[in-house]
Amino acid sequence: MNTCFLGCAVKDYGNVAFEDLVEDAPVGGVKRVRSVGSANRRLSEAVQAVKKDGHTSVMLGGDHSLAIGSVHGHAAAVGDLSVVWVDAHADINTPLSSYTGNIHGQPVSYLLQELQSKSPVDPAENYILKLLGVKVFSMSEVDQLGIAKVMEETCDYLSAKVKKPIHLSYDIDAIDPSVTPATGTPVVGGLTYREGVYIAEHLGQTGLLSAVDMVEVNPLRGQSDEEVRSTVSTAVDLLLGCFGRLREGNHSPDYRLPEP
Ligand code: 4U7
Ligand code: MN
Ligand code: MN
Ligand code: MN
Repeated sequence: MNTCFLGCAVKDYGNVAFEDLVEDAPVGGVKRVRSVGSANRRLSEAVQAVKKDGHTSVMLGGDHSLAIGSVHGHAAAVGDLSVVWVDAHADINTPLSSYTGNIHGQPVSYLLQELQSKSPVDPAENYILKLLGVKVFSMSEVDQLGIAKVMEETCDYLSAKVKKPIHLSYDIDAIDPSVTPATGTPVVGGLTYREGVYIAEHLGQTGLLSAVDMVEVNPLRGQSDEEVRSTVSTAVDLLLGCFGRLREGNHSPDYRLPEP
């Protein structure tokens, strides 16, 4: 166990060893079903072990299909959860509505009980979100309301009934690709660095953050060392924001100027 400069105790549970399945033909257009299924089973067990030890889980991906096992393991260990999904995409395609067959575009659909019997629903993710009444803030709402209001409304919504542990699933592609270009599916017009950090800080300050996924950071997609550095250091800053780093500095209230 190490202690970081914020005073958090940090334990590295190591890499999850994934099976490399050579025989993994697409199932109805969905790619790598067996490999992703097996990886998520192992990841779920790993997250359950972290939660049973009483820690906040931090999962570094990997693509966003890993949220299936991360949220599953978190819920298996602690019960009812609030999930906050920060992303340029909705990731709520079902196996039948997906036109790419990529599971990282589908994890939310596997996590929702309502979709287990309604597959297929509709090709449009927007339709599914409306059908289920998922609380969504689009980028135009971020522009209209400002990120502070969006986060205030998010937290009011989450704590309207009972305060549940929060699972934050943070896709680095939610941040504008001018800041975090080293990712698989960049979308222009994303969050600024400051908006992204504000989301992390605000959720961290609720005291309810119980698991964080930081996913879709892919150094192989960077066009230069600078693109990789900017993406990775932003991911680190988002995680530090979750765990109490203040941009104004974490100063001790006991600080006194040195006497001359
Ligand atoms: B990510 C997409 F079609 N919706 O389903 C899909 F546009 O985890 C993209 O958010 C998914 O990065 C992006 O393949 C998945 C596509
Ligand atoms: Mn995603
Ligand atoms: Mn995305
Ligand atoms: Mn992506």
